[in-house]
Amino acid sequence: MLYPQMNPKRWVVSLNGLWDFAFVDLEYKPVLPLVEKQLMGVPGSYNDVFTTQKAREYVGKVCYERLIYIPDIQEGLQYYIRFGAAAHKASVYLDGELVMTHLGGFLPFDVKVEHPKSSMRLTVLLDNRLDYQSLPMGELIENEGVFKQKIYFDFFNYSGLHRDVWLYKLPLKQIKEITIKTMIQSHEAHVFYDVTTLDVVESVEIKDPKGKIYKTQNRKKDILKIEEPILWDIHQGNLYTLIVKTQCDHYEQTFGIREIYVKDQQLYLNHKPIFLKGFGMHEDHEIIGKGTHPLLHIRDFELLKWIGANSIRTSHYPYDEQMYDLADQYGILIIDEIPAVGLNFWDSRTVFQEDRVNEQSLDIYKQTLKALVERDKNHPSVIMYSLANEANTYESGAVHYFEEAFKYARTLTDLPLMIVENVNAEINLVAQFADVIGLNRYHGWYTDFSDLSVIEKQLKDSFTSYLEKFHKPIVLTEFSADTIAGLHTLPAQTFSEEFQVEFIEAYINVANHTKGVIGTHIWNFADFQTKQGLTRFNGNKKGVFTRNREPKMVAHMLRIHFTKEIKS
Ligand code: BDP
Repeated sequence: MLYPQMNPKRWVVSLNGLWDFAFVDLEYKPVLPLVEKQLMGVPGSYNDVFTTQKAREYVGKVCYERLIYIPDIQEGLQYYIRFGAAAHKASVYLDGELVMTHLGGFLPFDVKVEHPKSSMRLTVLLDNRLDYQSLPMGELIENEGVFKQKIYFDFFNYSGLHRDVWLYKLPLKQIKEITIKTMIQSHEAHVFYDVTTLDVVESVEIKDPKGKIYKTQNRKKDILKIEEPILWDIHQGNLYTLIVKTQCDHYEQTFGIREIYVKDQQLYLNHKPIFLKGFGMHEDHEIIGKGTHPLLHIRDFELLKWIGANSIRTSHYPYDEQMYDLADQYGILIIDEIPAVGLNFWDSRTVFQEDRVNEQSLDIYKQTLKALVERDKNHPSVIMYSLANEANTYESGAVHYFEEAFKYARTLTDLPLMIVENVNAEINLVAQFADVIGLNRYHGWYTDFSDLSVIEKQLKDSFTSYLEKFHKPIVLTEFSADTIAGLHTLPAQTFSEEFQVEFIEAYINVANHTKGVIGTHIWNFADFQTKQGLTRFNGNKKGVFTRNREPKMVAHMLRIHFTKEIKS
């Protein structure tokens, strides 16, 4: 499923803008156009535009609707509608007829328009309820037809058509897939590519980052050798383009020449050991919620550049594709996370059991993983996949689930695989399957609150126990203290900017001097919205930047720290 592209043979039109919108009941069928309706912006979450709690925290179905027009329908072409992401279950109708359902709110899907007409009513019913089979996992409590949504993850359950919607047309014999892999051997790169099409390939060209056409031939699949390649590297977004021309189609796929692997408890990029410095992030902004906007993405990458970070984790779900394009260009490494979050009740109940997260859940997990890898496989920035965040990996049922998940992931990708853990090594039954272990630690915050003196010993113990039991490299994937921007205290008190500086420094000092630790990702890049809770003051405030992307004091400290050559 190639990203929609406008080029000499491909045409795409945006369906973003104002759509009709309504909250509807669960049985609603769009036989006729919406009558009771209002306007809603696409892309974006609908939650924060409303002024009532009921609308903001709505659980159930909503309807998005608009007319679409195809002026000159041509025989021999296929028409598609692409949704960048629709949270969480979408049913798509054309002129009142169901044409597609899709599960999962963080990955794109295409709807084929089987019988194109010059004018059609496009309706999307979106259901934001989460259950044991969905990713993220949630629990639904029903009381006389009224649903309560319980979630066990720490971000607001924003809902809506979050990403771009397009209408596009393709030739019948279209280029369906392009896969590119690169390897580096001293002064030469091997570029393997594979084009899936029924059409005759006229040419496959490689354009180098300086715009020079490098290689031309016409095979669907090949390994091309490039002497003295211009490598893709940290902060060096050197991109090549594979230009594929067939008789009826054309596609330009960017890629980077880079190689990534784990060896001897180290992470290597282009045969050099690297140390990850960066953040866990969220797709989260005021008003638009989890909606996408190119300018906001660019602001995030400008801040990453300013602070000197080299990597991010797409916690806790795949982000908009533009984020990966920008990471490719800015030379920022991505740990790409599947939305396997919330697999943890934070009480004594078991998650992985027959009537909860079961075989059916695992099937959905595998489908999601496949869609994720297919979407992101050609981005040089993607260096690793994270297969879960803080699941109950001490449960015996988790062993089967994750053994299967890792086994399946290895059939899809050669990249290193990570699991992000919060449990102690002694009880962890799953980290054995990963290549890299992510550790989330909050010593001095959720335990021994306010006591900075415990951090050094407790963090060292956490690292030692994981390193001794699993012998895998560790990324410290989460640590920080909630901090109210503008609150200053001396001595450093919890929630002040001073406390966050001391807290983060203490963690970094231990991580930087522990062999086997290959990176530190602070939680979080920016403050973000969560469900309401006693410990959440209008959201999670652990950000290094505010929700509006202005720096807290710690950002200036990190800027100095990140630009120092510590381990990379
Ligand atoms: C971890 C989660 C993350 C939370 C964070 C926190 O992985 O999603 O936001 O803690 O509590 O448990 O700030």
